[in-house]
Amino acid sequence: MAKITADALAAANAALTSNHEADLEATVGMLARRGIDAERVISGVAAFSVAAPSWAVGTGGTRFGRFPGGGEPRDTFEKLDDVAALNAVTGANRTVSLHVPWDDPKDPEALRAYGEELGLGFDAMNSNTFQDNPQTTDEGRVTYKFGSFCNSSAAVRDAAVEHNLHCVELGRKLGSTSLTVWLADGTNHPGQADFRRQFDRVAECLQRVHAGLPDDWQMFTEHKPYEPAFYSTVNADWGSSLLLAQAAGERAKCFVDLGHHLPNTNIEQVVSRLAMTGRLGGFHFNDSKYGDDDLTVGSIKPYQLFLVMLELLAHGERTGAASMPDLAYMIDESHNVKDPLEDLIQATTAIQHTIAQALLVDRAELTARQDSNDAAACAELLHRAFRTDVSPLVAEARRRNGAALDPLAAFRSVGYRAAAIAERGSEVVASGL
Ligand code: LRH
Ligand code: MN
Repeated sequence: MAKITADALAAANAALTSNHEADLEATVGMLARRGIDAERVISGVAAFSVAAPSWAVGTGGTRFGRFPGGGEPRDTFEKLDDVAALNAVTGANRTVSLHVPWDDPKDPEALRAYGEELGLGFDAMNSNTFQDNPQTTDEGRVTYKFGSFCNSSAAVRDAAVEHNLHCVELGRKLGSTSLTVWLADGTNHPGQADFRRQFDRVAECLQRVHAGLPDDWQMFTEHKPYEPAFYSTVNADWGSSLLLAQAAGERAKCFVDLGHHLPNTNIEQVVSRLAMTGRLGGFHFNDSKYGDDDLTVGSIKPYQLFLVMLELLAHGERTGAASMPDLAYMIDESHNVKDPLEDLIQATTAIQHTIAQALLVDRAELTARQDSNDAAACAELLHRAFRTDVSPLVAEARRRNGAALDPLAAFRSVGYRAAAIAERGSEVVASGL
């Protein structure tokens, strides 16, 4: 695929530059009058990067249907081309997170070299024991119908552990240093299985995977309350995830997928709790209205995302980070109606904007108002930051990263999707959800 070149970006930015500089000057001036250093915000956003999910550069679907949009990647190399195009316009998707066996490169060294050529690294690897794939089921000798790590069959558990260790070995060759373990394991009917025995089996399997981690690796346990299990899920909530991570080993941390919480869960408080235990590992950013909808980040509950970022900056402050703490950040979405890359662009810019808004909050002032129980003043500090138009600061951060002032416009202006359809065809369907 033709790459989105620096010249193409310069051309896309050219028409926007004078307005951008005027808006930037006005915003910097307005913030200075509020005693806020805009430079700290711009550099905080410019430093941030969120991994792109290899399983979401194609069109997603549901059990009711899937409507591919054409020009989808035919293999993992082409998925990297698409993530490189995404990163070219956002400057903030510098790594890709692979999902095995949807991505199972026979020549990982070649894929790693191709990634380096595109300026991309490999983030957390994702295992998959929620489907029966020949590669993960000991060539079909076992099934995950009744779970993987929680399964009463030792042969099934062994195959699942083996698959996770394969993901680690593949990731090591790609330069990744972490593994995300999301388990569909659970039950659909009361009495179908024993909660305690299922939990103990999962803990034991996670210990075996942890024992196989290279010294510089981490593993993440990702909780989810339901789907595909609809009565109980072994790793259903942050408490279960924390217990499992603690049981697995020192380098096991908890992963927060924003869509994996029951309605009205205070997710920012979950983040605060996990952070204080030292077991907060990372995020799958998305948004949802009802269930695990995997919608565009910040498109349904932007204020919740803002409150989550505030907790992350607090954690960053406590752990000595300049702004966002050093965790694993990735997007996890399913693109059923939008162009996948355009949706990932909007997800990434939503994250950039929300970090910038959260960086506007004077944390010392907030602490003082909190400790003097001045609830209205606290709300005022948050609302003022959330209601500030930070787009000139975020655009400037992208420009400093050599990316687009307006990523979606730039992506459309270079005609990437049309070129992809011409090269790959309109019928191809990418591997993934
Ligand atoms: C489960 C999940 C998990 C991935 C899958 C693609 O809902 O969030 O993170 O393995 O989506
Ligand atoms: Mn997820």
